[in-house]
Amino acid sequence: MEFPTGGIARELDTSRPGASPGPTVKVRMGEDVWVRNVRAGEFSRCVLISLESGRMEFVLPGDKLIHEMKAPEPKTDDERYMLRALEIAERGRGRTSPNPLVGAVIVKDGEIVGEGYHAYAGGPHAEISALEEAGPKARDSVLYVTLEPCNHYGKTPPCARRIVEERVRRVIYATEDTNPDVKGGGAEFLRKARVEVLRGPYSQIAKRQNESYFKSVVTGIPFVTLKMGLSLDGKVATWAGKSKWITSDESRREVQRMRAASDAVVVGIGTVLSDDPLLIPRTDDAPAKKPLRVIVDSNCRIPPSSKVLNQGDAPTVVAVTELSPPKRTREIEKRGAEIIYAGVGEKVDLKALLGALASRGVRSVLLEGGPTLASSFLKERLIDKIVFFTAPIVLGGRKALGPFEGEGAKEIEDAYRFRIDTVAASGNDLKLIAYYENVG
Ligand code: AOF
Ligand code: ZN
Repeated sequence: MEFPTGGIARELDTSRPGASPGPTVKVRMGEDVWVRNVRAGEFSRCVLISLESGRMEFVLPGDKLIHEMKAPEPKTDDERYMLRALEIAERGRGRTSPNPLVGAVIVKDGEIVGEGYHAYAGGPHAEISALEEAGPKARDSVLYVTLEPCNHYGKTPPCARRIVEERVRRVIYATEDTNPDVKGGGAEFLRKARVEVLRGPYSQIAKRQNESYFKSVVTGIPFVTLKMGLSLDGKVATWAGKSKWITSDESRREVQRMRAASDAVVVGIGTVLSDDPLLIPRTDDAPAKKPLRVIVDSNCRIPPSSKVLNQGDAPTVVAVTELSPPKRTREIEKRGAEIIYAGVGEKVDLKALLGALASRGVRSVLLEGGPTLASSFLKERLIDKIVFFTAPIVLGGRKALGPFEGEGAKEIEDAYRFRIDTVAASGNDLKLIAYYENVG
């Protein structure tokens, strides 16, 4: 990837095989940098630019990308092994929910003797897989695990107990397990059994890796990501309502990956009426569990012939209010979709809907619009994260819609505030990630 530059340029050639990984190049905002031949594979698809403390950072080999987050180049052995555990945990993305992603690495005499990750809900925990691989070598070893080992009998027996039995000398975990449904106290159990226990490094990255899990186990509400494709002037469609295709192929592929990693994909009835989407992830990788398709349709206006009701081999939920005509809801149920009654008013009660989805095991929701539904979610402060793909096209037009419809803020102070987390290149588009700033 090349960044053309005028003026002073710094050149970095990272293309030579075996070239030592370059450091992160820090430049002042506005300073031109020419980054040549970055080995894209290392960073999955893009050069990252983050705006931490007002500086831009181009990420070069040496730093790893774990779930969109830049992990600084490891400096110690502990960091190196924990980063490896975080990296292998990613293999379970889209398959473990409602359980978390977990990775484990066992090290004996400076050598990795076992690795494991949680591959699917109900399957063996990461620690157990790693211990099995290590066999007798687990004795006197150090176990690196991205989540505090469990101490409960769930679908599987407690990992903490097994770790003690295998006589592991030290356990280093990245972050604690805040799941109130499990007993907790894995670290304490290990300490009592005279296993050395340490927390960190990379706690922040471990939390981010399981952001949906951590939010939903604590609050009972799924983690909601709003995804939109925008033009440079912030429109999501032309004045005539055309939105295919604003963004580049690369961004559309990324959206498919986001769908595959989500437990549910949510759209408003307006989107179904105008686009008739299938809402199925189309990815090159082996098919993961297909997300639940959810249509927010207060009055149950969805045409029985819609693709989501007839195609795609994935469960579909239509969320309506109690006021919906029973004749229509029955018709939809006949097509095999589930009706969720959320609220008794004119509009679907979104919090109630999210609660109902949570009780069906949904931890992460990808909200794909349209602008009316997005503004309802925003108003209820239910959006945790925004991912915008901005294409370098200008649509113009007073009547062309933006990502949020509805009344909007009158005063600047009334704005909903987000924190910019990442700005990255995505094909010819800009990918922007922002988190809701829960102030006041
Ligand atoms: C996992 N995988 O690698 C670890 C987990 O229903 P169970 O028995 O599989 O238990 C799930 C809980 O176990 C999960 O919510 C989390 O609190 C804890 N740790 N879970 O699925 C793992 N280490
Ligand atoms: Zn466990």
